[in-house]
Amino acid sequence: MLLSRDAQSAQPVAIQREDYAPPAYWIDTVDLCFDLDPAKTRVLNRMKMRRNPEVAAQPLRLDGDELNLARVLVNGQGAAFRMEGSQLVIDGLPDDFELEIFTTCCPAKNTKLMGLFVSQNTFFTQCEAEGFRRITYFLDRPDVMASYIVTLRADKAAYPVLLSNGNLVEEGELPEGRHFAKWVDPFKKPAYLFALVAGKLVAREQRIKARNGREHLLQVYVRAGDLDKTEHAMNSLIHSVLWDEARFGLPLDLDRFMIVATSDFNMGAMENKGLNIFNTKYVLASQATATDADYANIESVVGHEYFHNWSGDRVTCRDWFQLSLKEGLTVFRDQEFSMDLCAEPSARAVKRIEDVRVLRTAQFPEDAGPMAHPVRPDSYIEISNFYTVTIYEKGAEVVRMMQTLVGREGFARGMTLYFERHDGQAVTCDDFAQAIADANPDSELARRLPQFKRWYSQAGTPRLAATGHYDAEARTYTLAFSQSCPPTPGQSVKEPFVIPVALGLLGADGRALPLQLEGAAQPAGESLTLVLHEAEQRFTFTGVDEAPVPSILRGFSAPVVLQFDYTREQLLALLAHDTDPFNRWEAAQRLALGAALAAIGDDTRAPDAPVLDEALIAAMREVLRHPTLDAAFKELVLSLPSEVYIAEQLDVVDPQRVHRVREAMRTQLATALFAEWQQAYEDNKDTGAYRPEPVSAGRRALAGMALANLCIAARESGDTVWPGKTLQRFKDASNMTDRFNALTALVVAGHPLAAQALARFHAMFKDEALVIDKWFGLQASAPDRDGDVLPLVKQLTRHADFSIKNPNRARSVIFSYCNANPGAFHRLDAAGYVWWSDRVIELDEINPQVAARLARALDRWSKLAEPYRSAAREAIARVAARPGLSKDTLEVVSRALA
Ligand code: 0A1
Ligand code: ZN
Repeated sequence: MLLSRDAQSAQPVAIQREDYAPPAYWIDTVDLCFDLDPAKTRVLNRMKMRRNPEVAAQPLRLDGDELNLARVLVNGQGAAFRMEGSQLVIDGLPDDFELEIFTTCCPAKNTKLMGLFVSQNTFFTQCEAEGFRRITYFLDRPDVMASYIVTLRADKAAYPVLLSNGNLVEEGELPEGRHFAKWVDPFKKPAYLFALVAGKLVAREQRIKARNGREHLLQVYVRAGDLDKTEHAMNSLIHSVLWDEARFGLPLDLDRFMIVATSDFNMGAMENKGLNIFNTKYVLASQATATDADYANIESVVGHEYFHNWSGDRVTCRDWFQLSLKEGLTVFRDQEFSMDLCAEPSARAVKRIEDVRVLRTAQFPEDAGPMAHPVRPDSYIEISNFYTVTIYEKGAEVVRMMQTLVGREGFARGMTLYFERHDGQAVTCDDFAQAIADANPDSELARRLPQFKRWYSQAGTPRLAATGHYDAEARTYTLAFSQSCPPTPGQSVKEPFVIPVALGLLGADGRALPLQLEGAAQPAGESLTLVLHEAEQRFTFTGVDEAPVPSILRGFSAPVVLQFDYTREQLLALLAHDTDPFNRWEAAQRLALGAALAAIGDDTRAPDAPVLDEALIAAMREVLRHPTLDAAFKELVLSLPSEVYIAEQLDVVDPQRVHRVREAMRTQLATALFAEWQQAYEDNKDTGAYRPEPVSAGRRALAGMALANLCIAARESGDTVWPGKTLQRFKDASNMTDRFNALTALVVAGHPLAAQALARFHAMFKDEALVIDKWFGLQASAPDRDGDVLPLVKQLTRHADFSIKNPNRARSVIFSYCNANPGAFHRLDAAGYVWWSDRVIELDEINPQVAARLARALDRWSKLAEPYRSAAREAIARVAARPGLSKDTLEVVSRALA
């Protein structure tokens, strides 16, 4: 078993949450001096340290990784030290002392992109979670918070801009064309929030006055040619500052707040105090190069990182098991931010549906697979592997349920108490939940806090089975609920969760029925929230004049799988009438999913037999034609459940069968609604001067969907008009959304015109890395026809623009194929799996974090039907057997095989 705790063996050791102990030493101040050189950067680290009197005396153990150690001084004197593995150990230290450590490292060779690295002749750092130890020896753990003074020295011509956290207090010239800058961070911070940047950069600047009157300088740093693509990021930052003050009373606490973009980055962005470092993908946008989705992502990632300034930086995590304390909360905050920025209520609902879709297509499978872990994990081998959709998205759902249980105002009060209590501290998920409950002592959350916290400790997606019974004589309707949660690795038995269930009842004509819960003093209006906490519970509504259609789990009020035996008529009624947009959308998803599952399960089905019945097609037609529903919502309703989501509902998955059935559904919708697609296209194709906001973005999305369907229908009918029009739209488009949608329509339909459009697209945007990523990604995720995608993907990796070392590019080709193209990846000849294992192994030597993410593409192998299952297992075993594998990848593949 790889989760051995044997420190002597070569096997990686699992870190246990229960083993947490406070640090034996504190670091009060850190004075860092960098002589930046790509080949050999010198780092002088002077720390004022003291023993933690609350912990038994023990040697000092500092973390290090790939450092060259030159000198260690204690109070100015050479000191005896020893190395234990990668740790530097010093015995016999006094209670207070100054420790000086001089090391060098090689940023130019840092392909892991952790610690100090070079990207396009610019120095960047990435320290979360454990990258600071690649810069200097340190107590690299989040509960050690210190004050930082940082001096950067570098060649002035090559690195004119020198940035670090906090305030610039001094800068000047040095001999031999060098210069320096000295930065002081006014706030204590853990090492993972340290950052520096040095290079040739330019900044968009904006001075703003916050609501409280304080003035701030906001800066977005990019390479010289990219300045014209920073307006949206800057606007998003300004909105973020204003929103956090307005919604939660949390002001910007720095004079200067900087964002810097780099094209080489393992993740989306990083919240280093006052110096956020971003993947260019989440900063740069112009209407010519970025889609509506890119604009929306930039807004939420800029918001996310900014909101970390409080939820993460001012109050941080005690240990990495508490990661969701900052990430779940901050995702919740960025989701709320994006919703609050929507002018229309319908756009809020669209955002909620999109967020739930991510949760269900990515987090639910994770929670059912070998990497399933609680929102607060109990153990890990490599913490980088736990930056997961569970920690982030499910963590956000847990915070959202707290808000549901205490109300919006109560939640804001809880946030205020949390920041009052814990400002400047490194705390736990328990501390957060306690603060929200304490600020709302009369709430259901406070009443059931220990049980509610099972959401932090128990992994797996709860199943909530419900049945309804209408008693016409008594005029009552009874809903009986029973909850359960499947076993997950290391957790075979689960206790009941606290589950808030928002619901309403609809009459036959679609009217909302009044809700009078038996035993409740007053009727509840059209919607109410039941709080389930037992394995089985029933609720009776009185005064119900007709058999109702229940609309259960409105707004997706809890991250559970709701099992209710809806009839098709009930679902059609919900789709037509529910006032809750989430459940209205959900009804369509259930209908389409039901049709897909029936077709997949039908062994006698002819390959081109229809999947969707007339009633469902008519309902979809109704939605598409609807005079008042907005376009974004229509687009979501008309989107079929993904292959991944369909596969999750099956015990045994034949990916080719799933693929064929979904393609058949798509073709059916395209042809059956041909006239409506034409109309939808005509109605929505012109959105006027480009503005990246939800309403016109929704219209562009629907026009794009219409075009894709028209091209698919044309493929079936042999029509050449729509593909021709699509090519023309591709050529004439005035924004990337319309252009890329047209290109996608041709590629998805497999039309011969796609080739020339792709060639033209590449030529137009050859100098725009983020657009070239789209070009690669579209081809690698295109629907497979006779196994043609894998050879194409192999060819793409030989393209002059491909580099596996650049994470965005690697993702655009390799991940798009392995993760986002199941129909092409799962091949009968297993060639997709073999190629995957080669790429995991290749990437592992370059960048273990990215490799370990790719390694998860086969997480769900055990659900596959033969021969896929055995072939997938063999490919995973092949990776696992590779000598010298990083602990990142080893942890993932060992769990998969366990
Ligand atoms: N805290 C960041 C995510 C992040 C985590 C690890 C990284 O290392 C490569 C980078 C970024 C966030 O939530 O935005
Ligand atoms: Zn975050």
